[in-house]
Amino acid sequence: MTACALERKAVLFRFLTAGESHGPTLSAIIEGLPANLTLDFEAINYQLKRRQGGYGRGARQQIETDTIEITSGVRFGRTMGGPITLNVRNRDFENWLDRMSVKPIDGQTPPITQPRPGHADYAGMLKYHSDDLRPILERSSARNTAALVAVGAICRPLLQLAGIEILSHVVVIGGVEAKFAPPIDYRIIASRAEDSVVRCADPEAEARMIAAIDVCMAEGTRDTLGGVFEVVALGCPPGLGSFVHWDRKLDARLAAAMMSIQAIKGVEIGMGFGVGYIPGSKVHDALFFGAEAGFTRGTNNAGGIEGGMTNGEPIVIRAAMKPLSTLPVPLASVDMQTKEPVKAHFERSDVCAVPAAATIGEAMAAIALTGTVLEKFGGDSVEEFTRNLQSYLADVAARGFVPHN
Ligand code: EPS
Repeated sequence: MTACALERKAVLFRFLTAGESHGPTLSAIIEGLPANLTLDFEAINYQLKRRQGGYGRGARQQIETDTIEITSGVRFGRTMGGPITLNVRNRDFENWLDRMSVKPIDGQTPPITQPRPGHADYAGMLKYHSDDLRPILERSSARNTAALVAVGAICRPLLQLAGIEILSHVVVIGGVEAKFAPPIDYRIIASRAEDSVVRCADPEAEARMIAAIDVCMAEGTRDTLGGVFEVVALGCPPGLGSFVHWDRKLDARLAAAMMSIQAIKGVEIGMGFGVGYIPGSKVHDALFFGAEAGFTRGTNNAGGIEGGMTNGEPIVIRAAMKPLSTLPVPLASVDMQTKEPVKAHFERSDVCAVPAAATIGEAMAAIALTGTVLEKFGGDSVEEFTRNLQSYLADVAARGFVPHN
């Protein structure tokens, strides 16, 4: 078999996104979803709406009402097995024709030459040989996560067939940390978070997070805030992912998926960096067996993944988001043309986007899990996928696995 054929065999599920923040649309082409998967357009648009929300978002969200348009791969609401093309229109595009027209125009706006420290601007201008940071800013913008959320939302029904549910909540904003008393019930936490403007399930922390964002919105103390969110995947059967190669380890894929989100600087799975501070006897989750309960654990410090594979416990991922680098009171920068000291570029931005990032984290987890689930169960149709899944579930059940989350 040629290397090329091998590579083709390995890629069962893949997608590309395209689009600029103020261009005509954000788009994606998804390949590898089985035929006959029913898509719920309202549910997809609901995910897009969740991403647009959260306290601390800027004026842009009042302009946009993100909704999906599908132009290939779907017939009568069901996938056909071919590539799915989706678009999310940027309503703001019509206000940016002078700066983002696809066709050449007369009287172009002057270039922006003051890179924002922390954003893609400086390295991007050097890398892409651009004297204007507009082209860099546009594609690197977190606006592009709308396409990722749409892809994740299209994947969710397949994960639901496998019994997998993905939730999220915010645990830190601007140094204010949510506290949870055990036992932890992720569904309760996520449902409380859904009703919170900062996606935080702890009401006391929620109030302080809102207050911290208010400070950063106020004249005289304007700034941006980062934080930490948690994404949880419930119902994963054991054995998704593999230990046999670095690129088949599910924790590696989930970490990469989270790190690919704009502004994410750290990812932890389960106890994460905490494992460096206590002995192994307190880190690892002892295994028990009961006739009815099957295999059980008293703890989930592994965050649902051992040896790069799901172990049947909830997958628990935390991601740290840096404060947005488009600062309302800009930092010192250097004009890329004149090399003179200047203030960094600022046109408009969010104060805090951690609640939105949590929903994007859900989408990225859905995407990573979809790839892994399709590798495990395959199938060109939902019918074939489901048969393969049921056969595997019957096998692990016969060997003592009982799902309990
Ligand atoms: C972003 C800058 C802001 C954010 C944007 C990400 O855009 P604008 O300059 O149009 O106000 O609002 O995020 C979104 C538009 C979005 O939908 O998430 C950036 O520079 O990364």
